[in-house]
Amino acid sequence: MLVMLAPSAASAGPAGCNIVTASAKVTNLGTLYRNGDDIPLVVTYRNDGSNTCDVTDAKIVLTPPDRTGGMGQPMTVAEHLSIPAGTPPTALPAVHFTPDFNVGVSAGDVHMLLSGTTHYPDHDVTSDISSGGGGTLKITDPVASMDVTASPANGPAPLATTYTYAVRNRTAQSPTAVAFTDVSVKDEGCSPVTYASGDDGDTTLEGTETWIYTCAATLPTTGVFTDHATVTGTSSADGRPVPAATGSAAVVVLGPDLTVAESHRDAFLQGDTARHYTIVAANSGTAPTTGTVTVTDTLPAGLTGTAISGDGWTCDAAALRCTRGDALAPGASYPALTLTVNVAADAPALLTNAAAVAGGGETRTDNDTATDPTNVDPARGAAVPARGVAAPAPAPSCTLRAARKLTADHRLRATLRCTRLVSATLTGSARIGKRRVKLPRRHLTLLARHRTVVSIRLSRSVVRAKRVVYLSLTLAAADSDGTAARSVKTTTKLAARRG
Ligand SMILES: [Ca+2]
Ligand SMILES: [Ca+2]
Repeated sequence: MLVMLAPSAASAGPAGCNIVTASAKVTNLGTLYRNGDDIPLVVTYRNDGSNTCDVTDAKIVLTPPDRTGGMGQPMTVAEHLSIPAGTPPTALPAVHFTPDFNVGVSAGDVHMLLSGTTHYPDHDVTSDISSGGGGTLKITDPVASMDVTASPANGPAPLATTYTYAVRNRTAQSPTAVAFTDVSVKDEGCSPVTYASGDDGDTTLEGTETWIYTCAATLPTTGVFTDHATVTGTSSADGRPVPAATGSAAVVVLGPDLTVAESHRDAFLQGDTARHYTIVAANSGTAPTTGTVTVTDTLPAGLTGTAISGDGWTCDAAALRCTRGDALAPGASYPALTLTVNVAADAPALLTNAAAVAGGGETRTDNDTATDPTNVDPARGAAVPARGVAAPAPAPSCTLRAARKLTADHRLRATLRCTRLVSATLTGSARIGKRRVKLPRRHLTLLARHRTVVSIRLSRSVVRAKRVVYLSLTLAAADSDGTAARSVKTTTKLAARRG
């Protein structure tokens, strides 16, 4: 205890006072609290005993319990307080405290200390005046638990299973026994949940009991299913709800489960032909497929299907549908299907192709479709709307075809057709028998952006000498910047006219 003596000249207590009776206490600790409660602690002080002296510069410090129930951090409730003789019980503004006791700790003392300067008639004393008065803060910590099991926990679809819920009251039963009333179990994956056994007949869940509830469910589709159950109740200790306890059990429903994926690697341009999609059907389930599996593609407006095929599949190109009957192991995929399409000249900039899978004995059908968003670029040479960095243009593709007969004036006509050719530099050569002939530039006429007609006149001697001419024609076409060249070659057997 800190005691300081001071000269009495500062002030003097009431005549005849010879004692100090000032005190402080917490007035609202009678309630049973819980960890986490916001408790407004109300401190009341007084100094109204017989013959008491004035107190000035008083300080009131409250020390709540820590997690172990021992002394925690002091809180100063008031300072520089005057408590003259005759002061009746006077409440200070509440100070807030939230208990956070360790598991198993149910009470802790609140310590109070009032100090100040007492003014006796002939001298002052500065000291601790009163301690204690804090009382004991008590909590109740109701704990429920629930274990959930499913039986059977796995099997083929549809699977009938029964969930069992074991509910217990795990509240520390000392110093006071705590029971639960209004116990209720709910399961978001199963209804109704029904009480089965465990109570001694008083409809309250004591610490010694285990209550059993059950619920029957039929799981129709394959997959892993986890129910989520919750138990609630009311604590007899304080009439407040018991913190909800949860539990769950996983059930594996076995069976095949077909899924499908669709993708494309080709670039798509308006007016393109022979663009490709890849469709892969897989078994994402837990058992082999049984029976026929069907894959169907649904094209958006702007695409026209021309072919669909894949190893082991039987396909209907008109319907864009393929089937097969061999079993597919879980985790495995069938050989990919290749779908060939043409792109309309007015196809929109974004198309979405879709594929679906069905059959195979599966029960889960919410994952049977796949979509493949596809960007369609304008045809080369068309006005391209600006949209940031341009992607590299695909290389041109060319075919070369020669007529099977010479014209009356011994000319051969051959046609070169190219796609994605912006402008071309053409070079070419012909081989007639063993003789190589460089094609004069005038024979290489770019008639249109994508079509060239090559005209070669054979000499009269060649025609006279041979009834049949094997003519090999090679043409190289390059974009104007020379970076994307294609060389094509054709060999034509010509029946030359004599004359
Ligand atoms: Ca009972
Ligand atoms: Ca499926």
